[in-house]
Parts: sequence; structure tokens; C-alpha cells
Amino acid sequence: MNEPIFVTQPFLPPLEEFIPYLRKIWDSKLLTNNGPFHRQFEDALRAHLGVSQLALFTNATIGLVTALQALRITGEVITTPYSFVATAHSLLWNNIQPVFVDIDDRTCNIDPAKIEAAITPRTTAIMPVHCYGTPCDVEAIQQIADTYGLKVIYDAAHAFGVRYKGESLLRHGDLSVLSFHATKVFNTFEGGAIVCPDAKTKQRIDYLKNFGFADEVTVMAPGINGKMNEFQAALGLLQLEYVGHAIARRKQIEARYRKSLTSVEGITLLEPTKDTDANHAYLPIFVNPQFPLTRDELYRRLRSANVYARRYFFPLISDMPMYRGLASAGAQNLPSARKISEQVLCLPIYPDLSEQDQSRVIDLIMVT
Ligand code: T4K
Repeated sequence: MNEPIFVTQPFLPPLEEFIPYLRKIWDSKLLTNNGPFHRQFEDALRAHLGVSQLALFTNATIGLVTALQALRITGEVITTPYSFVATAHSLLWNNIQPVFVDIDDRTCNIDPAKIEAAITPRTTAIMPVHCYGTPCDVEAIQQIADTYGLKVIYDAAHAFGVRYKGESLLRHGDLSVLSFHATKVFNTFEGGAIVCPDAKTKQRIDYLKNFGFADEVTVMAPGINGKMNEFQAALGLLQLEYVGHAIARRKQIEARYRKSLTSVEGITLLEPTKDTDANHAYLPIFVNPQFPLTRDELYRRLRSANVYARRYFFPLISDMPMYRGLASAGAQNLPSARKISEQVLCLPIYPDLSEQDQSRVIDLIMVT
């Protein structure tokens, strides 16, 4: 049996380059709570991404929960059913009701044309996801938000480094939340960040992620522990040196998949988005009825050959037990999301994927 190939594999820098960082942590005994690596990484990342302000987090899920707290969001929030569960879970953890709106099947992102019909007097915000790193229709979403006085919090877990119309995609909306989980384009083992436009908002987010402490004796809100530790921050600093190379490798791998698979009848890929410098975070393919196998048959064929493609995102969040009772979770409300979630398969893509391993994946799809 061949070696397993997983949907992703974390990129790590050479271990010997990380050792000096570890030595500094050992010597200083500063392990967490806004230590020197945290401060350096926050500055370096802000410059790298080209954003005004950001606050580092221990992971994106706590980042999303805190982002909602930071803007005092309540009532109902419009979001997508086609995402990782953390998106909607962050709403439930804040006692907010998610309202699911269908996606545009050309982008897999929330369809702005369907947002207005879902707005009620209780709606306070929109939480779209830049799914697979593909930019949402940020202009249309902002226009709706401005018209109805809603906040916009982007779940940008997939969107590290994506640029849109020449600037960071993360500059759109009121807040954007990044993930640096092991499976992401840029990882700090686990980690995340909230990108925000101004120092005052960052200050509130920094208090909230540290239990609400404003100083030794003043607690300004019921905050949480969302702090990134020094090990994560040190790795982040080092990873910044390599992320350009990692994204370039992903681009090559995606190009080869596209070249090989576009001619396969019944398999489609997302069109590259206009005006976008992509990060090639995921490689979703869609298995249409013209393909000789169903999506699940293809998934099982790959698995039996030790290739672990993943059905991101199946099932829909709106089909999960804690969401399926909501009126907006009804099947008739979400036809595109349902169709896409039944056709999608994310193929292995990561910087160290060898040409030979990629050929194994491609051959399993081409042989019908
Ligand atoms: N919003 C969105 C839109 C998201 O996609 C996510 C996370 C979040 C929010 C929340 O972000 P964080 O709170 O995690 O920062 C994975 C990840 O755990 C999750 O972070 C990610 N989305 C989601 C799309 O994928 P699983 O359950 O599929 O991961 P897992 O453990 O099966 O890993 C996939 C493959 O990656 C493994 O088969 C092997 C490889 N792998 C994984 C890990 C963790 C490694 O080789 N090494 C590793 O350390 O959820």
C-alpha cells in the first residue's frame, strides 16, 4: 500500500531555525501574556498583511466569539450554512440566533442578492466567510450593511494573505478573523487574529481576550482567555519568512490540478476570482452527475487508495442538530449550498506535496 496522502500537511520551517527562539523563551521564562515575541509578531504580521491594526489570538474560534463581543452584537446575525461549524458556533456561544442565507454556487460564498430578504428588526450583523480564501462580494455586502445599519464581521479563517483590488482583503468589513491552525496556509500550531481598523477597537479586543483586564485591578467586561502564547508567536515570526514560498508552491500545485482536471467530464473547479491575488488554500472540485461516480464513490475510491480528500463542507452547518430547527435552515431556503455540499471534494494541496503524490491523486480521478 502506498503512503497516505492527507488533504493537507502543515508547513514547518527547519527545526534548527526554531531552536534559538525556544532558547530565548527558556532563558527569559516569559511564556505568555503579551511577551516579547507576541509584540514582535503582532507588528511584523500587521506590516506583512498591510492592515491597520490586529490582535493575536489563541485560535480563530475564540477570535470569532470575541469579535462578536467586541462589537456588542446581539439578536440575529446573517451567515452562511456552507462553512466549518466554528462560524455558527461562535454565534450560539454568544446567545445570538444564526440566520442562514444561501450561497452563490459560482463562489461558494454568501449570495448578497439573498441577504436583504433575511433582515428582520432583530438583525444586527452579517457574518460572511471568504470560503476557500475566495473573496466575498465585499462591495455589495457593505452596501447592504450601510443601508440597514448592520455590522460586518468576516470569518477570514481561509483568507491569510489574500489581496483584492491591490490591497488586503482583510481591510473590508468592521472586523476580520484569521485562523493560523495547523491546517491553514499559515500556521502557528494553533492561532488566529482579529483584524480591525483602529486603535480604540484593538484596545477593547485586547482587554476582552485577557479576561477583560484594563489594568491590574480594573476589569471592564466579562472577557475570556484568548491570548496567543510565546511559542505560537515565535513560530509565527519565523513562518512569515517562508509563507511567500509556501503560497507560490500551492499556486504551482493548483495550476497542475487545473491543467489535468479541467478536461475531465463531470468535474468542475471554481473559476479564479477577478482582481484577486489568491492564497490557494484549498482545492475544491465538484463532482457533477456527468461523472461516472458519485461524489461519495469518488471519495471512497480515493480513501481505498490511501488518499484522504475531504468533503469541506458537508454536511451543511444548517443540517446539524443544534441548527436544523431554525426556520432559515429549511432545505428550500438553501438549494445552492445543498447542491454544492453534495458535490464538493477538497483534494490534497500543501507546499510539500510531491509531483509523484499529486499524480497519484490525479490518476485516481482520471481513471473512470
Ligand atoms: N472558520 C472557518 C471557516 C474554518 O475553516 C475554521 C477552521 C475556523 C473558523 C476555526 O478556526 P480555528 O479555531 O481552528 O483556528 C480542520 C481544522 O481543525 C479547522 O481548523 C479548519 N477550520 C477545518 C476546515 O479543518 P478537521 O477536523 O478537518 O481537521 P483534521 O484534524 O481532520 O485535519 C485534516 C488533515 O490535516 C488530517 O487528516 C491530517 C492533516 N493534519 C492535521 C493536523 C491538525 C496534519 O498533518 N497535522 C496536524 O497537526 O478540521
